[in-house]
Amino acid sequence: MTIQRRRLLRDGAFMAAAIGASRSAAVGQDIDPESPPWVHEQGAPVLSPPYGNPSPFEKSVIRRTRVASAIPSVASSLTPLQDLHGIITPGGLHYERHHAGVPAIDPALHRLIVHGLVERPLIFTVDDLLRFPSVSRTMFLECSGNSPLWKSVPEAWTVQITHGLLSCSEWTGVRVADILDQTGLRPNAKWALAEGADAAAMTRSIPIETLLSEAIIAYAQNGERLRPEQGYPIRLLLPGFEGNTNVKWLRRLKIGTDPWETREETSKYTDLLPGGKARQFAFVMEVKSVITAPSGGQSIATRGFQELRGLAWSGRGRVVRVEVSSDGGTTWQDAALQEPVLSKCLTRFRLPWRWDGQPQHLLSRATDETGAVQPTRDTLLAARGANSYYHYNAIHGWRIRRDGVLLSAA
Ligand SMILES: Nc1nc2c(c(=O)[nH]1)N[C@H]1C(S)=C(S)[C@@H](COP(=O)(O)O)O[C@H]1N2
Ligand SMILES: [Mo]
Repeated sequence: MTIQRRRLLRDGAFMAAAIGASRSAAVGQDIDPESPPWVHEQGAPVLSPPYGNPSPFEKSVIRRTRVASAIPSVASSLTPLQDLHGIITPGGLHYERHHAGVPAIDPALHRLIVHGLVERPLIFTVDDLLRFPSVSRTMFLECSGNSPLWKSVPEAWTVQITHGLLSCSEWTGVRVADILDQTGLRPNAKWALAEGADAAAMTRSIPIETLLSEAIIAYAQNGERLRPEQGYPIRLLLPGFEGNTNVKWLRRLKIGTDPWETREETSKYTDLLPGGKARQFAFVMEVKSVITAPSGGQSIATRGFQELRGLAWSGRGRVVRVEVSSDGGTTWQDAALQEPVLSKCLTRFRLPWRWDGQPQHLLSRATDETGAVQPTRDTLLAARGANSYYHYNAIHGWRIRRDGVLLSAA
């Protein structure tokens, strides 16, 4: 799979049409590359529309919705990872998971209540929170139900279906530690109950040390106020923790001594192990990666050079290494990690690669700064059985058929 630079350049030259050769055939029209039509007329006026949209030529880059129940508001939508670049997910393409739809909250009427084992119970308005020192953090958010591949690996699943409950934003808000500094904590404060203001009243128990370290109450996402789907006007963000604990439309932090054993930490978001016991409070999203280009459902149009690209992340810290195999895991090669490589954040990896028209089996394997290596599917199933639904982080990849079509494969 290693390719020489010279060979790469030669292939590159082969891909682009030589200057002076025939007009671009790719657009299917006789366009003069020296003088395309759009240089001869005025473009759309400024401020039209006042909030910009992607090019109409990008209209296939969309979230896909998965309605999980008879109630249409209980649904998720998946980020089109195969179409994205870099590490930031545009707000309009952030994955969504709603247990009771998206509430329409007037920020002027929203309140955050902090009570329980505190010295001074307080109620904050959104404006109160905006006056606190602000912090920004670029981090991934992943639903622990992402990649539900415990029972089988359906060939036809694209990367949007296998890994699309994953997004990454720059979030801005206030440190929960600064809020708790205002209320004070009683000495026996050990856990906090975070509750959302949606009809699901989503509630999760969070260890107090998590809230005091990196937790943020965010009001902004990628420079603008949160999208309604992401928890407008405020949400809890716990870097590296499973998506579910990042309570949207946050309305309450109740401080106590023990976890509350809510629905989302007993019946759901636990992992049934082979011996019949269940793992509970498996908060941290383990090291994981996936090749996004080329990926499942696509077909490779031309042989020769292309850059292979993907994403890696770990809820335990920075990604330090991503290896790629094109022979189903027999041999591995290090991919380059694109800067910035941030803790608990998506990291872009890439590798020069060529397709020679033969079947290949592409895989990626990430390692994080704690030394944790992404397991194979067999290793993960041996440790945890196949009764789980959540917290699947095994190596995944794509089989390339002779006709260039890519299929999902572990
Ligand atoms: N209040 C509330 N918070 C919530 C949820 C919800 O339905 N209601 N869904 C949770 C789940 S399961 C996930 S994975 C993330 C999804 O966040 P997103 O929709 O911004 O991607 O929010 C979590 N926080
Ligand atoms: Mo989730």
